[in-house]
Amino acid sequence: MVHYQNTLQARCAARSNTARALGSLFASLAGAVAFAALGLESSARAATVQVYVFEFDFSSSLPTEPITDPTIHVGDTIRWVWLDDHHTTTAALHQDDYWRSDLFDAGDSFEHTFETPGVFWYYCEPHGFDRGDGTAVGMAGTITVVPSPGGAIVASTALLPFMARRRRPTR
Ligand SMILES: [Cu+2]
Repeated sequence: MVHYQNTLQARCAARSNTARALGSLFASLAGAVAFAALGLESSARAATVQVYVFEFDFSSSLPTEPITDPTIHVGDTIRWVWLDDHHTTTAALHQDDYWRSDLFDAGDSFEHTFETPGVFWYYCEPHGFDRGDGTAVGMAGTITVVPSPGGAIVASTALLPFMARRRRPTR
């Protein structure tokens, strides 16, 4: 009997050790949740940057300003806005990303979200050319994509489904 109780106590002790271990696991997971929440916040701040299509060129500045090719972060979106007629935005082939709009006119727009860092060349099909080596000439431009400053934090959101599963039975 005493032996049985001791065994029970031992089991209880073992279980409370497990509980403590789980408790500290959950505490560290809670930290990860807070950390992940920061990541969600920063990815929610992903920007949309406009590039205007006009006068046989592409520019993130308006027509009265110097022509500018934008630099954005991974996860950001470029919205091309047509200010005059009969142009496309078409990515040069042989790059790590690709997009191709229809032939659009003034007032139209086209969006592409960039998920890969790099310098991406694109052109207008009627007024530019794919050089076949990942660059383009004529009516052409570049989008430079740099890693997101919150990249490492965003990656921790991969833990969220795991944490959702582990937390439910404790309630
Ligand atoms: Cu064009």
